[in-house]
Amino acid sequence: MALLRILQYPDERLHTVAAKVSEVTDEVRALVHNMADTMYAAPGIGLAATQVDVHQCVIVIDTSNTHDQLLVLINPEITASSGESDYEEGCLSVPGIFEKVRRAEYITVKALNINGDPFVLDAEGLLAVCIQHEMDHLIGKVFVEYLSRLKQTRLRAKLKKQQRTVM
Ligand code: K1U
Ligand code: ZN
Repeated sequence: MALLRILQYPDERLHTVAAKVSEVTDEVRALVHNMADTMYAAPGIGLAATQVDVHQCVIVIDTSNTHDQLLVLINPEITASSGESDYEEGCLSVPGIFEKVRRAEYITVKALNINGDPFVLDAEGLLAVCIQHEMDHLIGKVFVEYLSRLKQTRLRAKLKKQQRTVM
């Protein structure tokens, strides 16, 4: 089991746009396994490769209570979306901060699985929220960037204070 270091906001590397995976190789599969170990250990319900400083379109998610329903999305693309939902989101790169974000309620996503085979998934509820949150990481966007300027300024001050007390 290999645990990867998760970048902490406001690390500039979280704003990197990930490249598409050209082929699902053993190296990509090793990354997926290490990302899953890191997500379960954190603990979290999702993780994007961007968060572990690997800038490729790879996501792992497990929103089950049993932690045995790993979903791997490589090169994900949302092909349809509808509705709106507000959900209080968290992020392993922004510890201790939970804020409501408005996103699509229903999405259809196409992606490659760990074998490099394409699949299509209809998602709603927490799974749809989590997929959209993780896909934002792949384009260099962190959920706090949906908040007002004032809230973002307050949050940066809070995080600085938190980081000072940890050091
Ligand atoms: O950092 C991340 O991208 C992972 C993030 C995913 C997420 C959570 C909530 C809404 C949208 C996206 C997390 O996993 S934060 C931790 C968390 O939510 C959680 C941790 C343990 C048990 C249950 C939830
Ligand atoms: Zn996140």
